[in-house]
Amino acid sequence: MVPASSFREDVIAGLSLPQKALPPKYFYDAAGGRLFERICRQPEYYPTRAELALTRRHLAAIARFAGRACELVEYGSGASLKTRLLIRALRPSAYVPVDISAEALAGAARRLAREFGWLRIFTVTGDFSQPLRLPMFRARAGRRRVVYFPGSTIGNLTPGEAQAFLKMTRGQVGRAGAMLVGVDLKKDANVLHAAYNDARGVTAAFNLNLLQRINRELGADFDLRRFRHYAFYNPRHSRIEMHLVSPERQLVNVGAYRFEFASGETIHTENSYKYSIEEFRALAAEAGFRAMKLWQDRQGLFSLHGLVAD
Ligand code: AVI
Repeated sequence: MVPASSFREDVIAGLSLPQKALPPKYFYDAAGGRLFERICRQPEYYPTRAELALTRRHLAAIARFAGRACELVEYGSGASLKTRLLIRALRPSAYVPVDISAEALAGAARRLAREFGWLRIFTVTGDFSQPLRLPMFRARAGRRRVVYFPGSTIGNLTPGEAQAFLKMTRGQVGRAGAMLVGVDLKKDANVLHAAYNDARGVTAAFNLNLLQRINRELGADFDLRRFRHYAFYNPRHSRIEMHLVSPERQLVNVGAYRFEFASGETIHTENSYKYSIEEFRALAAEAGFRAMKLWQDRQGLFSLHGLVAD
């Protein structure tokens, strides 16, 4: 669980901004995690299926890229099918999942230990949007550290934050290291719009769950019936923006703080940046990575970049 004090501080600070905003990392309480898994199964939400298909199709080449007995670091709890596919194909010497939720990490590590009895697992609890230290790794006998960052989670960072994150990763992998990163691609705005406005309303429930979490954990009184999910593609910034709109004027209390919402005012809850291959490569190059491999589907939905330290 995220320490309550930082959650409270972030919420108060975010709701005090002229454009109210909340950090997307707080979507993922237990209910939010389950809703996100449901999003990934919605027919309109293509990234999960596209990335899984790419990983399956190119598994042997991905394993060659990672190299023999690498140390595999994953940003994310490592609960996914993609992770298990990779572990089976790569046979890493160690697996290091890094996640903000200690519970999610412990659960995933237990399941992986059952499935892969031979695998050494070292969990690291931490927020990858902040500088983070990993356990020491000594690259020897041609083995390298490979950071795996799937799911286009990098798209939830601003390009500036993404670059800082890539720089931190470059420092962590060392001179011989590498990175495998899943990046969602720019495409028809209608396809993007549908992916973040699924017909069953699962993304809407995911977005609104953030208010529910604030009510539960911080004693706030958001009335969920008086907020609406709103997601659209902003072409100027090449990003999907998710907001929660207040259709009417209202007051909300969060502990001792009171916030006023004008009619139509929004809380900006998430950005999901979309890149072209060249744009992402330029970002990686600035951070000290050279593009070595690229896997993408024919429809140009999703990309998986194999980067090496430059
Ligand atoms: C986790 N992340 C890459 C998802 C995305 O597509 O930006 C989160 C998400 N938000 C709404 N739907 C999915």
